[in-house]
Amino acid sequence: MSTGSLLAADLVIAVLAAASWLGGGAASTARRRPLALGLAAFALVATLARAITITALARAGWWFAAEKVLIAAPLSLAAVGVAGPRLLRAPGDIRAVAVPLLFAGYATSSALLVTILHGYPASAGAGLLAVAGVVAATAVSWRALGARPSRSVSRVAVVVAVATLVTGTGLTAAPGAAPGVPHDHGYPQTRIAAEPTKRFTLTAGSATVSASGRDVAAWAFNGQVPGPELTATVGDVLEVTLRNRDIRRGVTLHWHGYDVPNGQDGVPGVTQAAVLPGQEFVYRFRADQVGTYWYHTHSVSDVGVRMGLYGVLVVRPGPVAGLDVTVPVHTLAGRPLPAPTVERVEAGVPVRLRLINTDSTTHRYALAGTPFRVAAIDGVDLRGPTSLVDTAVLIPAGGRYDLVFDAPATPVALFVDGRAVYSTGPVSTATGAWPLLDPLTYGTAAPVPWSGFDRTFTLVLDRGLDLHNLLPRYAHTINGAADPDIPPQVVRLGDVVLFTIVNRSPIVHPWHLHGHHVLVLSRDGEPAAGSPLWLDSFDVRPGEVWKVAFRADNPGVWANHCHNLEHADAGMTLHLMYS
Ligand SMILES: [Cu+2]
Repeated sequence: MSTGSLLAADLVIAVLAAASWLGGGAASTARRRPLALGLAAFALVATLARAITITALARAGWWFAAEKVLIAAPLSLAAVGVAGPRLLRAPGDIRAVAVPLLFAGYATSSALLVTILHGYPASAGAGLLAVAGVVAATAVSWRALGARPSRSVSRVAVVVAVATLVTGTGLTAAPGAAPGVPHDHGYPQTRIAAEPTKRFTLTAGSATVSASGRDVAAWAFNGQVPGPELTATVGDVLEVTLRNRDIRRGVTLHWHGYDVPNGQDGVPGVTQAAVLPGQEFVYRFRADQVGTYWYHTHSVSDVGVRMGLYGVLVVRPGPVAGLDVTVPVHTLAGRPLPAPTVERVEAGVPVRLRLINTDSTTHRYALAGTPFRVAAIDGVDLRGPTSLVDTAVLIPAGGRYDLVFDAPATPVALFVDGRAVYSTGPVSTATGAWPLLDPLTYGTAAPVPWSGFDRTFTLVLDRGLDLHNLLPRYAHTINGAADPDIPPQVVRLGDVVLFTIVNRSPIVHPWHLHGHHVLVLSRDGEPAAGSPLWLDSFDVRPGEVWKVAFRADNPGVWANHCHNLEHADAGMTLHLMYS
């Protein structure tokens, strides 16, 4: 069982336990004896079952098992300790167990709430708040039911409060407000002596485009979604003029995966101001990285990219032999955009499919009808990729995979999440049960180029309550804080930097550092054993622990964020800056 499924199971059991205690309490106040006893017995079993899931999580390397032991376990034990003996005695008047059952319900619910709302790092304050909530709710129930406080219940409440206080103070205190990232850096525009050899103009504007046969409202570059495909040959200088016709919330161009000089990175408020209607901005950088990339707006990025402000950037080493197609996958207004035009090629012709996931969630790709190799991931060639057949690949939000094969005489088809997006003829293969490629074990290994690290950072990805301008919000957090209150990561030019990225939440977070590719060292303690993986986008699934490293060789202030752009806009963004 994966850590993600264990977490889901633990959560479901916790919810069932809390609901059954509360339901049992309610049933006993209504003197529904069989129902109350049944629910309470179920709640007892569910509460005890969490010992199994929590132990399994601890054994699976779940970083946060301690917090469950310190907060959920005492409250659950209190629930069992108070309600259990009374149930076993099964009094003549079932109403007599109402308060103990409700107490158990409040205790398990508040442990659940701390886990869901407060997140990491757990604090003494949260523990105390949970206990106070339980005590207050129990007191109110006593009054409402006209019962007198029982001595043993009061004693257990006091013991739990003291225990939580003692254990709580041993926990990490929540970090104080961090200094905001200094904005408006005014990094100078990069001067490139050579004349630009490739010029493009992209004009952003609202438009109506066709998605799966229906006209939908979009934001488009030059009236099309995706925007024009920008292509260059390595060594070219790219000069791209961005104009904004009528996008009121502003536009920029971020070159996803392209490690451009900081001033060209297109992050509003950090490397430039957003380009407002009637304004323009000229981006200029040398195309010195070969491979498959994409560009997109970084101004209100969640809405902007979803609405269509993105396109493909491909830098080739030279003239193309054979067929070389880009396959950007995007969902516009809930509908998949049409596949690229199909070209038939002679058998034996080399084909390269450049798969690009421009959505905010992972897609599953299956190429049927031919063996293939994964030649590159995130624009970087893999070392010794072997031939794959009947194998699917998962591409994270923002990620790119280049698949290569020699065209067979029979048709081939590419399926994305089961839907054929590209085919050269009818292919009737069922791809749903294919195994998934694990890029960490694919290709030929090479030694890690560094033996030590000058800077190490831990990023715990989570969700929790956060105060933003005094308004509470349920933010996506990093180390318990949300943008703009997350302290920046400070490095010096030349440092070798290690990131440990841990996902405490129950959802996937596709991680994306601007301006650098990171080398994957390990996942869940298992060292990467395949080709060196230099990634700019990778999925950190629930419970996973990734170690990645890079050399700080591109000075500036760089966004470091989740590429589920909704999460990024809801707090999951911090910055890497050079001292
Ligand atoms: Cu995320």
